[in-house]
Amino acid sequence: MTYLAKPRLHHPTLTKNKVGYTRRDYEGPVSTLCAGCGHDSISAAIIQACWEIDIEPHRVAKLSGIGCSSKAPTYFLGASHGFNTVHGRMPSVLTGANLANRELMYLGVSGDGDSASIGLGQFANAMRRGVNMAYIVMNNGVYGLTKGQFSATADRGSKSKKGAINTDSPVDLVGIALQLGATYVARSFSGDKAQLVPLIKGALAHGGAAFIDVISPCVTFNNHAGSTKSYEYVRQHDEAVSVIDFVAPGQEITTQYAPGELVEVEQHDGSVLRLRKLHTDYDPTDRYAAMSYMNSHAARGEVVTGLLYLDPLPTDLHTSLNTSAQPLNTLGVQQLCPGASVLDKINAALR
Ligand SMILES: Cc1ncc(C[n+]2csc(CCOP(=O)(O)OP(=O)(O)O)c2C)c(N)n1
Ligand code: SF4
Ligand SMILES: [Mg+2]
Repeated sequence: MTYLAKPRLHHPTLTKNKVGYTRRDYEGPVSTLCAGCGHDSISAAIIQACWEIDIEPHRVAKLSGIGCSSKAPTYFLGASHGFNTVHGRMPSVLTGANLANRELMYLGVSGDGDSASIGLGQFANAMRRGVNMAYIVMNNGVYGLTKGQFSATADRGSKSKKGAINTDSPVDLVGIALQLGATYVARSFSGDKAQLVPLIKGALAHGGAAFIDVISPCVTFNNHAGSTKSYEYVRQHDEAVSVIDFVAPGQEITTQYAPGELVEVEQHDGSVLRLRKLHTDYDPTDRYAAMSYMNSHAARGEVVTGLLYLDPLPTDLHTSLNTSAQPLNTLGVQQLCPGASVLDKINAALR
């Protein structure tokens, strides 16, 4: 019933968050994706996360590429800034927008084709540069929009809907993000909202390059026996490293965990990520241990999920480039053309 518009009126008793918005204010129009598509569950998790952490919708810029996944931002945060870019080019457009205005929160949404096939170079360079953003890949192992060809994240040996076997090695976006210096790296599953919502909240509050790879089954082209991105396969092979809880700055910490099982990490904005360890040997602050843990479990066909790596005090591209703290479109003539003496000084510094 996607032709039916959502009613604009809200029920007066809907609960409002601290900045005065109801959950409905974070929604978009009715989704046109296939019923049961994992991408819609991720959209719902983004809506929930943004409402719960009291983000004003107009302070968010959502950018995407091309694909069913890249269409998804239409269906959430209808009052935010949005830019649907060219296939695989979201990271460079996001980087440019981010450098021009650091006052917005940047949410990059992409697909496995968009980020691991055509956009792999763009993805890698955004991670390497430490762009301050939450980058979410809705990973279904296929090009859903163009009718189910294997994407670069499809596992070797996995079977297409028509029975073809994939003979190529997969690109592991989590492994690349870890290797190239992303400071917040997670993997989740569209069917696990309890895990995904706090991961998105933590990524939005992070202040550096935050990446979440979300396995998001394509019910139309990649949800059959023999696929490693189906609901059934992920449910059977999901290995969570921890149970995560996001505590906003100033909020009382009430949950109790047994000593030795809990890691608390405070981020730069004062928010706290509480990780109840399921695997007591797992250290989420050790990048190299995380890589080796991921690789050994992937070799056994397991899908490791949760917050895999976190640097609580990241630096970002603005710090590296010493950019203007003020959005460029608010600079006046005096700041943009400070005169010949300033230009002479710059030229002298380059001699
Ligand atoms: C430059 C360019 N090349 C190819 C295409 C065709 N195309 C559109 S979407 C897509 C793949 C989308 O796959 P993915 O990013 O995984 O998104 P999904 O639909 O699976 O969510 C391709 C190849 C295009 N639109 N532009
Ligand atoms: S084709 Fe697949 S990815 Fe695209 S909307 Fe349908 S289920 Fe989702
Ligand atoms: Mg895809």
